[in-house]
Amino acid sequence: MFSSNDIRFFIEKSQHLLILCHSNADPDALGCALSVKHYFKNKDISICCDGISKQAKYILDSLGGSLGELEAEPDAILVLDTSSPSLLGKCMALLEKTDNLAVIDHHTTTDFTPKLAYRKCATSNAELVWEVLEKPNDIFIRKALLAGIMADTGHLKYANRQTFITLSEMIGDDILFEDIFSLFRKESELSQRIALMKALQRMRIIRVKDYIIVRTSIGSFESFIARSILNIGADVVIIVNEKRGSRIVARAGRRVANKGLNLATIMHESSIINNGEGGGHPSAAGSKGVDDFKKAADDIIDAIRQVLEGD
Ligand SMILES: [Mn+2]
Repeated sequence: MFSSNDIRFFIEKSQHLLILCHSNADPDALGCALSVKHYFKNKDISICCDGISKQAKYILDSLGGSLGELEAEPDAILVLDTSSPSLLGKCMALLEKTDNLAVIDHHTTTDFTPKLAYRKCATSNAELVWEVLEKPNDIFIRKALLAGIMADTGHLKYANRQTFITLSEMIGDDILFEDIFSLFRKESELSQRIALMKALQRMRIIRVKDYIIVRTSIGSFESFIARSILNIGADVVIIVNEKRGSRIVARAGRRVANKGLNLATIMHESSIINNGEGGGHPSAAGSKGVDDFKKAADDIIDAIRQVLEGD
């Protein structure tokens, strides 16, 4: 087991550090990456991710950060908020550059075998980076990490006691909490609302006892759509991305989470059987690269059904 200090020393020792985040980087991943880069301002650091989510892009612009470019080949790689190499997308190839690798990750499962890892269950990766950087006073870093926490906790809906302890440390006397909300776009765009309507049209409803499992497919905005379907009363939502057919997203509501349904384990196991990779959190998980996404989705629903039937 490594400590947050070990990771900080690892970063300090590096001359040219490459930071990698999962593809379609979200505010948590990006907030963490920007914070590390900003903290070690005088170091040659660059951030690489295979795409960046709209929300994260908006936060990047609001904060005025940049991803940067390395002046030389990296002598160390730091992977943030990513539980498996394949989730790095196109950036996975960059892992070849050096085996001097460290990971900071808050996911339940991991497929990385790095030299160093700081792993801990927390509501966001931002909370781990906050410890690694020794709770810096810098306002840019605190805002970037607060954005990460807000995003990963569904605007604090899934926050726990520890999240609030960390939040109260980060907010200080100089940040208005409402300013953090304004880092997030409120109105959903037309394209997002149309995607939601399509996903609702394609819904298949599976009832297990008094639980409702919903299965649907869509080509984008899976997290937003999953959240919306949970909000209107589903207990579990499984979304297959029809454009990138092998991506599956699963989300569960409070009722089934309390019953002990663990989507991270289910997605991990079903993706192994179907030659893909998967994992995540107990109530929010995903998988990628399965041979046959229809069969994989069937397997996932069967596994969920077994848990919900068995009491
Ligand atoms: Mn995260």
